[in-house]
Amino acid sequence: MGYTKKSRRKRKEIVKRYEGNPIIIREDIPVACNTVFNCAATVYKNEYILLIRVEGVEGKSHLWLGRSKDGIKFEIDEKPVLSPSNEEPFKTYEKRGLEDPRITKVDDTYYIIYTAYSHYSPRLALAKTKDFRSFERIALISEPVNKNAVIFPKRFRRKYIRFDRPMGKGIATWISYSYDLVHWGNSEVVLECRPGFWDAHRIGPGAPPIRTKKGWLLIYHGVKNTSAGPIYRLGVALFDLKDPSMLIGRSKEPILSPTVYYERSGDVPNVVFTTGAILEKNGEVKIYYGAADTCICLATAHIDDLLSVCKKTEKEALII
Ligand code: BMA
Repeated sequence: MGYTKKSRRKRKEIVKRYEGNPIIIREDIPVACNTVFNCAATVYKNEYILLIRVEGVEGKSHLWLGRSKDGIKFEIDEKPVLSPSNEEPFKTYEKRGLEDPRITKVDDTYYIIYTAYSHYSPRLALAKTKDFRSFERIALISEPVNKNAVIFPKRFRRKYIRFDRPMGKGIATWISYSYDLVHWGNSEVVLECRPGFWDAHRIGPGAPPIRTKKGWLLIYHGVKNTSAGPIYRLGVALFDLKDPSMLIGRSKEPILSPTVYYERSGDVPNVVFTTGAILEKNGEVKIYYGAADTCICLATAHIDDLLSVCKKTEKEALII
């Protein structure tokens, strides 16, 4: 006898998908494109802003701006705000596109950290805006291979802090420090893969860290390789407020896994990948995420629920 619907156990999920998902699909972009997915998210002058990765029909990614009053229905600009540059030094390193932006407001400036992609592999680049009308590139701020960088929204004794994911043996999330956002150093590992877990093979920062009373909350992605390819899931980790290199706790289980058709099937199946989240005044966290590298979705969670699953863990073993 098979299961009846009634006998199937329902898991209590702390992250709820928006019932109208996906909120942005490629047909919402004013020009023909291959796909639309990972997006930075912020709020500017009472409007939600998404900076969206759109892969053009030629196969390179560009960054497009979307604006919204309610955080759900977005008006997309007529053209991209950042495309592969014609000026050096960016020209060489953005030849294959601009990917996976994250936005952090520090003081009065919105900093956009993105992946500059070329035949040299991905590296980090930084741009800025104050009004979401004009954008200025600042610098290339890492060597390859590096991606998934997030800047903290606060300076620590004049220093900026970022988490990122350089690619080496034992893929981990690192912390680095800078006085000018261009030159970075004192790098150290802060979060490791967990052999045997859902985040066994890769982990990388997702949305820029969110300041809470209990610490800095990081939504990150974790990857488990399977015989049918990788599965990208989301989890949370909590870092010390005064010293973000100190891990306080981490979710044992993922907070979001690809289970719905638009996360299961697309250009890259079995992917939920976030690069932008917004904490509302009522404690709701809006998590914008790319699903199957094909569309943009929204999910929400209460900040207290996300914090409650960040449990103290033993230092995990390095993958050697
Ligand atoms: C990562 C990044 C993301 C992508 C994800 C899943 O390595 O390149 O842009 O969404 O893989 O394919």
